Amino acid sequence: MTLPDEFLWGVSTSAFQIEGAFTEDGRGRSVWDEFSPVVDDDTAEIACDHYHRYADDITLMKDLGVGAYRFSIAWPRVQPTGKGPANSAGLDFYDRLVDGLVEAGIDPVATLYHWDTPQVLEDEGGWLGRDITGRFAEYAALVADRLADRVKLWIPINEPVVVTLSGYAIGEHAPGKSLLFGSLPAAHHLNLAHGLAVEALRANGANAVGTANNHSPAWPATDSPEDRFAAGFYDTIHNWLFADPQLTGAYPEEAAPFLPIVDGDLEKIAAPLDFYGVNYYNPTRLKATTEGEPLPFERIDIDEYPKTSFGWPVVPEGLTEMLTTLKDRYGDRLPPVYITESGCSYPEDLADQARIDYLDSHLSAARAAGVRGYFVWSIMDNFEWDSGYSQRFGLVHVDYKTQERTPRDSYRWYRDVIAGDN
Ligand code: GBH
Repeated sequence: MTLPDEFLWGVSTSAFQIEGAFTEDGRGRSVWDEFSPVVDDDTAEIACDHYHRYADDITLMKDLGVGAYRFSIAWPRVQPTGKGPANSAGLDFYDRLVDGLVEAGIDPVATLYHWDTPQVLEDEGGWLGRDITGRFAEYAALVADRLADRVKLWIPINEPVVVTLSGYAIGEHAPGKSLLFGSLPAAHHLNLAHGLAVEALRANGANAVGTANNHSPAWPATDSPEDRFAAGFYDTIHNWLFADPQLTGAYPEEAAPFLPIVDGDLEKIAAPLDFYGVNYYNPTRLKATTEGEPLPFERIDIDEYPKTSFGWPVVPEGLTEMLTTLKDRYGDRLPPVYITESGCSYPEDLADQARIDYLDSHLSAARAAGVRGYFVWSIMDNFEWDSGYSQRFGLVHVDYKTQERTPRDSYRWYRDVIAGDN
């Protein structure tokens, strides 16, 4: 394997959030296609129409000067029902995208799963069942077979913690299940699918394989033992339930009894990684709940920092803290780190000094901690899951009526930072 030598300047997106073209070239349905608790009845049916405009979007990235583009592949395009032979028309799209990137001098960084589970597999139990893990490995092999000669970095699964918590524990995301502790089998199956996909990718010629795990420092609301317990509990679930088995082959002790582990699983989950991808947005403050409440923690606002449009606190020191904690916890077992997502939502304006400040401070924190690259979320405004089009994360503004793209001040700022580094 080879990681690029130079600091990797990148931008990130995901398939469902930008592509549109729900029915084109044989795409199957995904769990997000019909998920209802989305604001304003927004749907991603067109989104940024990237499926048709990818060439223009590559030009935007080329002019920005990034060395890498992190995108995701839609499983329902490659296997419309989540199983069986590849739908070659679906793979053709990614083939064209990857060729266009290579031609523009941009390293393709491919995520295999950014939350768009084929609906057929969800109907059969989704991540709660074990069957999907083998399916995922087959899908990984099909994609690698087609793209491994050009993709530089591979990421099997984006933020498994968000799938588990938002999708299966509290139901804010598709598939909208509110199973609380009953969601934990999904965590184990996501881990197993990650490990099996690492192996399948390598067996099919992948260059370098890593992660994109969400991390958030867990801050207790007060020093009381109750609040510290709540924060510790959240820390275990949010930060260590995926990283620990992936990097050390062992689950946090408290979690293991809830997980449907079969002999041999942990060895597979701990398949060696070439890099460790961290998605960071903000820290989380936790307080204890009273007995009888469904969860042993409650997330509360962090008010002493500025906030993004989403209300998320802007805390670059949180990124420093997180990267330090990862180094302390894993030592030599921590592979080289990339920040695979970092960004913020602000109002529609093209003059977005707040975004520049956010990115500048987080980039400095990341570089000071010795990371190997930084991917801004996102190159352009896109479909923000349960918040629809109401949150704009882009360096580039998108007019959803005309699909016109207009670079913001932050785009020009990032371009100059990259140019100044080369
Ligand atoms: C990522 O997830 C996703 O990978 C990406 O698709 C998405 O568009 C992007 O971030 C922006 O949302 O309520 O203050 O406690 C982000 C995961 C989990 C980060 C919830 C913020 C809540 C903040 N998010 N977390 S707070």
